[in-house]
Amino acid sequence: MHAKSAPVQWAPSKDIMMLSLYYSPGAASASACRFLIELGIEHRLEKVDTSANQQKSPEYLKLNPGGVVPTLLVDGIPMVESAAMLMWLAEQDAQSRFLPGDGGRARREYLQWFLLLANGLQPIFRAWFYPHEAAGTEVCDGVKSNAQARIEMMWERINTHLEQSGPYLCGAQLTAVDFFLFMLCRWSRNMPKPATAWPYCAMFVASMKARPSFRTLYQREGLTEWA
Ligand SMILES: N[C@@H](CCC(=O)N[C@@H](CS)C(=O)NCC(=O)O)C(=O)O
Repeated sequence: MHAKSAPVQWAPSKDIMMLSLYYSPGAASASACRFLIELGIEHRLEKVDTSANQQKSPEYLKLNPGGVVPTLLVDGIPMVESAAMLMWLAEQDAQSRFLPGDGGRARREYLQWFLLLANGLQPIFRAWFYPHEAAGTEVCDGVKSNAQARIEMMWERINTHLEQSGPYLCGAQLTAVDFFLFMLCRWSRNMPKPATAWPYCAMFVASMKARPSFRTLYQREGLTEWA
């Protein structure tokens, strides 16, 4: 007699996951927010009032012990780090539209740029926007001018790469990492020399702004600057 086979487990399909993004307008959440729009994945938005320091409230710290935005709740389970969210969301897309597909050179470059931007550029923006964190308020000016110089060096590097291998970071294909780069470009808008001072970065920004998801993001987050 054959053993009774186990009942087939019901596995929720990707498109009925419950996603909630905790965000603050224009913050590190903006890349995930826009990418969700671009992918057409249903989600809820939960606004975190950073001016009232809600990101440091005991309730929020349970979701994100670092006390920063964004947090993505996936079926109630928190995920932190915006770059990781983009990487994961790109994998959820049934058509893999924003993922270099072949596991070859383009995929290597994709991973390389994600890590370089998230490890190498985003933290310098942290120093620019929160200069007191490095060594107190006395040295803010020095921290900021150092951050500015290092950010500008990265724009130079990215500009050269886009000129030689663009128009996107992985060449002709627009991928998830471009949404992360776009967010960082936006953060430079009020700096003495924003990303758009470099011509290939400016072309990249213009083409990213031309996508409908840009307007939708602005509407949802109530953003106006740099439109
Ligand atoms: N690496 C993190 C950085 C998150 C981050 O620093 N978020 C900022 C806003 S862009 C924040 O929440 N700042 C408020 C605070 O630090 O209290 C990510 O990308 O998710």
